[in-house]
Amino acid sequence: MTSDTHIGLDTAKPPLGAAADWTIPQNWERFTPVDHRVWDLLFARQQECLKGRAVKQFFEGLDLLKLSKPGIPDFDELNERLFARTGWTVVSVPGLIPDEVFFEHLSHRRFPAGNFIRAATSLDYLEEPDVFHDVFGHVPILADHVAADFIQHLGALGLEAHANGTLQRLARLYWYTIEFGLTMEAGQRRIYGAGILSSFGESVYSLESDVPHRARFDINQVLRTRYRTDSFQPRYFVIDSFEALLETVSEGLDHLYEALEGTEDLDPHTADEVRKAA
Ligand code: HBI
Ligand code: FE
Repeated sequence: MTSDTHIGLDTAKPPLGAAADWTIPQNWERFTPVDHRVWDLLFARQQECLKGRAVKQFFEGLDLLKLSKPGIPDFDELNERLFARTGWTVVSVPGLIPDEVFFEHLSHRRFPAGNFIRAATSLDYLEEPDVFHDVFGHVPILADHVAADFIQHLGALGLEAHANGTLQRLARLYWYTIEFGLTMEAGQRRIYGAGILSSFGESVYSLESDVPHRARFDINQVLRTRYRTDSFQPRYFVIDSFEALLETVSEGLDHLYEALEGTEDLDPHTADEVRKAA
């Protein structure tokens, strides 16, 4: 059954030790040599695997932010470079945070990043976004001015959607771009979504497998298409560029939400309408 799964923690309270906005100190010195080794292993594997697969702004961001330095990045050091570049900072959180809190951070150019890293025994599976998914997957493109503007705008749109009950649609836009987006680059498909960039298996599958559909990005289709959180994506949407993507949301989405009122959701496997359970 394909269904959207929101985090839906809205009623939860911040855990002990976390601030009202769910941020906690990173305490970077707390990480063990094994934690740093896991980061280095994942980093080396993805850096190799993403050659010829990731969008160029990803590699530019790795360089600009000096993320190839061994070990888990110390957010204080990382933020000096990132803030100077696009005004973004990374804030440390204990795991998934409520939708509204998450989008509130994005709308103020703060990216919430896990303050833990997966175990060496499960390099390829994790329940919640860890520091490798968030910092290796999401942060490099925050150094690109256009992508940085888009993600902040998505934060503002997320807050609006949360207030007017259209968050399920906005979450799809987030999912099919920032998490699992593909883009064209010099006539070739390239990866820019963090969920793919941080995943060895999906980096190959998303571009080379003949299983998934790869549709040209169309904002109405995206807002209608459900997504899976428990498997590689059955469908990817391919943008022409970050500029084109930013353009699609520059007028806000309210007019699109209205036009989509009453339309059925689409199944990501078939793009067919999902008949609501009778
Ligand atoms: N919390 N830490 C964290 N990371 C996320 O990516 C995240 C979240 N909470 C809500 C959320 N994402 C969703 O709203 C989006 O994936 C749509
Ligand atoms: Fe993510």
